Amino acid sequence: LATAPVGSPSHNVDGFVREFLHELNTNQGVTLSASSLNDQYLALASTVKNYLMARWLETGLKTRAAKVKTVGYLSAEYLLGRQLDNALLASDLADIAEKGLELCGIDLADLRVQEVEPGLGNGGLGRLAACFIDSLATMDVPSIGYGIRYEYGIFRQTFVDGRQVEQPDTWLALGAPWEFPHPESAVQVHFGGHTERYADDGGQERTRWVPSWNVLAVPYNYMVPGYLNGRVNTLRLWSAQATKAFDLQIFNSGDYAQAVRAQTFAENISKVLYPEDSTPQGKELRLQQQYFFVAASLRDFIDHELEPGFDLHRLPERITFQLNDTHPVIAVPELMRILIDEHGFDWDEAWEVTRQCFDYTCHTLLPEALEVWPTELLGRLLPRHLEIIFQINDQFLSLVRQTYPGDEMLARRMSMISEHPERGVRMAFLATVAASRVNGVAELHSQLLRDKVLPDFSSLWPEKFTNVTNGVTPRRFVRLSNPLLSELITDTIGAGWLTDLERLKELEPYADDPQFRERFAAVKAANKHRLTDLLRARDGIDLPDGHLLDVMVKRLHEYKRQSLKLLHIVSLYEQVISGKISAADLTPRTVVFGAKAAPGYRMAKDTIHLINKVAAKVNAAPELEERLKIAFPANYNVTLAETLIPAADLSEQISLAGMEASGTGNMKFALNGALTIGTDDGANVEIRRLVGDKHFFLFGMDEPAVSALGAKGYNPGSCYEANPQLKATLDLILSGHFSDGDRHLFDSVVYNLLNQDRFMALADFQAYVDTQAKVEERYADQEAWTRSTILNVARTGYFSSDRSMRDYLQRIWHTSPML
Ligand code: 26Q
Repeated sequence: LATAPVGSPSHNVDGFVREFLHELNTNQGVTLSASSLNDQYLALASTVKNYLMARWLETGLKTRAAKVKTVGYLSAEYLLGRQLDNALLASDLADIAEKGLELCGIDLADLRVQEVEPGLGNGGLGRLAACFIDSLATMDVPSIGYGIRYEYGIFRQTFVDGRQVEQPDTWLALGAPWEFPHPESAVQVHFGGHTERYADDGGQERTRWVPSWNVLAVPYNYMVPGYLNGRVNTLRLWSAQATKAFDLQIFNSGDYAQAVRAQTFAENISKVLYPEDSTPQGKELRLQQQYFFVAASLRDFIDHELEPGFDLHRLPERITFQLNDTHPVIAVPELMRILIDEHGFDWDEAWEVTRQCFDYTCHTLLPEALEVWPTELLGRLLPRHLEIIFQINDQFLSLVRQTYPGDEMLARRMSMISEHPERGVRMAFLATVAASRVNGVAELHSQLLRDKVLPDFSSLWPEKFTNVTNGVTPRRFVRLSNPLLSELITDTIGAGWLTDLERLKELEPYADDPQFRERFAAVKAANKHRLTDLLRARDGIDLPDGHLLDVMVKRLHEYKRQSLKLLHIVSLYEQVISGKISAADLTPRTVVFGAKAAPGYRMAKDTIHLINKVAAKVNAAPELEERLKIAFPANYNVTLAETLIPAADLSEQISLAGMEASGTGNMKFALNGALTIGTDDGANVEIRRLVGDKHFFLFGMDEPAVSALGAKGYNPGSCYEANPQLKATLDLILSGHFSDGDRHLFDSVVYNLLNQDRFMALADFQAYVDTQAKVEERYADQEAWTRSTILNVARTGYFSSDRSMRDYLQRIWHTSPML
C-alpha cells in the first residue's frame, strides 16, 4: 500500500465529470454555477493531472527499480507551449473531456485559451528541448529534464507606433496548475568565498571550497506524458529561494531592511529569462543562473535519484547528461568538484567518470554567440570551479603538446583560456574537451562545426564529432496544431504515423489523386480561415481571402535576413506605385511576420520598426488593389505558431548560407503542407534533398560561395549600383516614403545594408526576387502546387524528434528504451 500508487479516475464521461466537479469544489472552492472560466480551467487541469498521476508514480517506481541509465537533459530553456491539449492527447481524454464539459455547460475551447503558455525559452533551442522531452517520454526512455523555473519567461512583445516595447511575462499570475513544488526537497547551492588546502585524516592533502553565500533551489516538477504509452517522465525546474541561514545572519545584525534586500537578491536568480538569444553579455546573474540549476540538478540526481550508497565510480552506467549548448557546461567542473572534494576521488579517477557522463550539443556557428566567461567573474563566484578548469586545461594542453610536439601556436589556439580582450574561459572548448560526443544540429552545421569552429579539436579527436539533425514533435506540431490534416492523414493511412512519422511516405501515391488533392487543399483553406478568425480576435488584423500566405516567423536577427524579405515586398510595391507594373500583375499575397528582437539589439528593433512602417503604407495603398498585404501580429509565440504554421502556403527560410545551424520552423512548415523558399542552409539542405528540387524553391549563394565572396571582399554598394530595381527599392526607403518624410529614420538599417551588409542580403536579392517569381508561377497552377505540398508532407517524416532521439540513443547515449 505504501508504494502502490492510487488508481486513476474512471476513463469515461461519468468518471470525468465527477472528478472535474470534485476538483472545482475542493481545489477551487467554488460550485459550478459560481465558477469563473479560470476556476474551470484550473479544475480541468487538476482533473487531467489526476488521470496521469498513477502513471507518473509508476514510471518513477519502475525506472528506479530497473536501475537503468537515465538521460539527464540539461537545458537553461524549455519553450513548452500550452500544456492542456498535450496532456489531454497523451492521456486519450480529449473526447471524454469535451463531452463531460459539455454536460456541465462548458465549451472546452473557452478553457483552452485561459492557459498562458510557459514561455521559458527564447526560440529554437528552448523549443527543441521541449520536443525532445516529449519524444523521450513517448519512446519510453527514462529521462529527466532539468532547467530553471523562471518567474518571468520571454517578454511579451507589444508595438507602440510600430516600435517593439517589452512587457513582463506574468505567466504565473492566474495560477500554475501543471507544477508540483517540492520545498521539502530543496537543495543548497553555494557561491563565492575561497578555497583552502587541508590534510585529511590520512594526511592526504586536499582542497575544499569555503563559499560565502548560498541559496535554496526548490524543485518544481512537471509531468511529461508520453503519447498513449503510460509513461510520464519528469521535467524538474528549479526556483531560487533565500535560505534561512542567509537572512538569519543579517537579521542577527539587526538590519531588517537589509535582510529583506538580501532575500530579494537570492531570489533574483530565477526571476527572469535572459531574452538574448545569440550575443551572450557576460552578465554575472546569467552565470549565477547557469551554476544554480546545474549544481541543483547534479545534487538532485546523485543524492535523490540514485540508491543510497551507490558507488559513484559507476555513475556513467546510470546517467548521461546532455549539455544543451554551453549554458550548462559549468556542470563539468561541478561534477569534478563533487567527486574529488566530496567523495575523495583522485583527479584521474574523477576525470574518467566525468568524461563519460557528458555530451555536448552546439547550436550555433556565429563567433559572437560562443560563451566566454571572464576568469575574474568565475573566480569571484566559483573559485573552486575556476581552479578545476585551469587544471583540466593544463592536462589537456599537455596532451596537445605531446601529440603535436613543438606546435606552441596550436596549444595557444586550443587553450580553454583566451587572453583577449580579457582573460576568459571558452565554454565551447571546455565542453568539447570534456564531452564523449560533440554534435551539431544538422548535417551542414555539423560539418562546419568540424571544419570552421573546432577544426583543431576535430583533427585531434575525429571520432568525437557527430551529427544529429533536429526534429519536431508530430504530436504538438501536426496532430494538435493541425487536426484537419491529421484526420485526413489518419483516414488515408491509419494512425500509426503519430509515433512513426516516416509512414507519411504512404501518402506519396495520393499526390496524384485529384480527390485527395481536393481534400488536402480544403484542409489548407480551412486552416487559413481559422487563422483569419484568430488574427481578427487577437490583433484586430484582417486577412484577405484567397491570398498566397507567405510566412516568416522566427527571432529577429540580421543573419536570418528579415530585411531581405522586406526588400522583396518594397520592391513589388515600388514597381506598382511607379507604374513599372500594374497591380493586376501581382499574385495576391499576404506576408505574415512574427519576430521578437532582443531588447538590447538595436538593429533588430529598428528592423521591426521598419517592417511596421512599411506595412502601414503598403496596406493602405489603393494602387495595390488589395493584392499585397503585410500582417505583423505582435508577440509571436508557440501558441500563435500552432495556428499560423498550418495555414501557411510559403515558408521563408532565407538565412545567409552557413549561418542557421538548423532551423526547426522549416520542418514544421513542410510537415504542414507549406512549400519552402530557402537558402542552402541548416536543415533546409536535408529538407530539399528529401522533398526533391522540384518541390523546394532554392535560391542564393551556398556556403562555399559565401566564404569565397567574403574572402574576395564583398561590396554591397556595387550590388546597389548594378541593380536598378534594388536601387529604386532602397532609395524609396531612404526618401522617407515610409517614415512620414523623415529621411533618416531608417538610416541604421539601410546604411548598414549599403555599407556593410554582413549577411549579404544585397548579394542574394536578385536571386531571391527571381525565385519568388517561380513561386508565383507554381502557385498559379493550383493542382501542381497542391501536389508539391502533399509531397512535402509525405517526404518529411524524417524530421520527427522521435528520429532525433533515436539518433542520440544510438550515436551518443548508447542506451535504449525501457520496454
Ligand atoms: C547565452 C548566454 C547569455 C544569454 C543568452 C544566451 C543564449 C540564449 C539562447 C544564447 C543562445 C540561445 C538560443 C539559441 C538558439 O535558439 N539557437 C537555435 O537552436 C535551434 C535548435 O538547434 C536551431 O535550429 C537554430 O538554427 C539555432 O539558431
